[in-house]
Amino acid sequence: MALNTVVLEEVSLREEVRSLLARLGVEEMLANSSGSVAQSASAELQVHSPITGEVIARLPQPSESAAQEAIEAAHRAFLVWRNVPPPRRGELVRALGEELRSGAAELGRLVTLETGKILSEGLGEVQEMIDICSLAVGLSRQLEGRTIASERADHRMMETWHPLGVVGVISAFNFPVAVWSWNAALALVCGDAVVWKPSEKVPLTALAVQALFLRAAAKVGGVPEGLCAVLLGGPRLGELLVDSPRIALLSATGSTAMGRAVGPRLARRFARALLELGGNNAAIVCPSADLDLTLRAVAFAALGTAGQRCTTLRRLIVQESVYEDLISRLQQVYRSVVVGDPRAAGTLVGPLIDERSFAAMQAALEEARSAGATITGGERVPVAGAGGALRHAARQAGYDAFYVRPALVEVAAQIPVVKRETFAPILYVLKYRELEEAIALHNDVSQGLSSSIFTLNMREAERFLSASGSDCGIANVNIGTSGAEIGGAFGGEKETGGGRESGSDAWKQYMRRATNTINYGTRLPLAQGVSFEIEPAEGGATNGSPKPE
Ligand code: UN1
Repeated sequence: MALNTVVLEEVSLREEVRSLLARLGVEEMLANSSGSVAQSASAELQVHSPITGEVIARLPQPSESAAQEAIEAAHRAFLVWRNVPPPRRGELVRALGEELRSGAAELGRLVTLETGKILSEGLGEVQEMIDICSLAVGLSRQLEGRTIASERADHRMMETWHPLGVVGVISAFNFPVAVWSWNAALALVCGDAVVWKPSEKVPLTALAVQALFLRAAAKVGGVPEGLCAVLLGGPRLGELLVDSPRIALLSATGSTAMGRAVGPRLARRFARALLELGGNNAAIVCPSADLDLTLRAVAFAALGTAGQRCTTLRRLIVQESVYEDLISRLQQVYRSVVVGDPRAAGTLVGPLIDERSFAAMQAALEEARSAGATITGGERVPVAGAGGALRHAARQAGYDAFYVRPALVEVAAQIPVVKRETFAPILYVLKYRELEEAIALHNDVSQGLSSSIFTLNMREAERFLSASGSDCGIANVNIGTSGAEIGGAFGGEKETGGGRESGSDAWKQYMRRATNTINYGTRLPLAQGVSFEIEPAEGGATNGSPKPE
């Protein structure tokens, strides 16, 4: 396989997309009704595949009033759904999981065509959706509150968790469907409705998921119309979710810049915010590390999804005694890893999502180079082969495809570019002597999503996981920073936004908590021993507080 050119398959992406959408039930959904896809002919959304740059679909974008109506309909659906017993709500999510299982091959392929991630990762994303559905079905029979000791005789105190309202979901291009499912599967069993604004770069997978959801809803029956809606279009639709008093919780995944705009707006109206923002994930490699395992883990974490995961490994902090060995092996990997058509077996690195992403990568590399960094890779990889004709047609229309060789960048210190998240396959490498120094470097960035240490030394591993170790929401030992399972809470600290999605007790954010105190006695003792005696009325009633002796 040629390493320095990308050979594209000559298959019409447009045709394949059309057939996948038909198989996933999208055409039928759009033909029958809007299917909770807010749309009107107000503007057209062009969808490009990063594989060739060509336009693979054109969709109508909803007007503001159509979007507002979808939010209102979701609210009406919530008023019904909140009274459905949670295990029955779980049946809907079980059916959704089944639809995802039967459509996995098609949906996974569509993820690849729309985002450019390799097929195995496209399928992995759908598996992540299936997994969260399984978790949520179990959860639907385990939503639990605690009973708390009351200080008053003949009283019981407890917590009840109630449905919250309409949950807004804003998701990014890189995980076009899994992020919705982490939110929606939990929100649905928690009794909430969901309105989703996917990235305008990847609306087709969202449409497909909506079709699968509607199929699941039709199969289980009794699902109020409008319970899950999707708004396809630009940032204005996201703003509607942010500002709508109907949206009780907004879960937003994207850049820190987006979070900075969204967070204060939500705070202004006291809405709940679940923010999943930028990461600048690092791994520390210690002298005792198993270097074969480390190499594989670093390669997946740094190169997977072409460096476009929020969990992508961006900084590698290596102890000086193993530095030369590891870095020379990594350089070989960077020089030889197959960059190419994400549909082809053997490709590990597909295209970047678009030209902006390519430009941001080049600007970061330029900044590092002028600060004295040593760079392996980073250059654009030209496209050839039969599919080149398709790309040529796309270029005629003003669009292009952007394949790059991933970049390994050795830096002497954590210069400003290293502290920023550039959403591209750039791995900065730093050297350290003492573990304390490595941990200090590790934490000296404003983001706090995911982290790893590679060591066989128990003291080093435990130090890294301790209160004075990694300051991230995810801290791993001997595995990379990306590829988290859905069973754990997912999210990070500092400028990553503090939100937690997916497993563990993340479900609590999708519900409201009520503290209930029940008096099953005949007296009315007041908390904190407060005495508040009123004159006995006719019949001799008093407040019943225990009287001091
Ligand atoms: C993201 O990039 O927004 O841990 C999510 C991972 C995936 C999720 C990534 N399970 O890499």
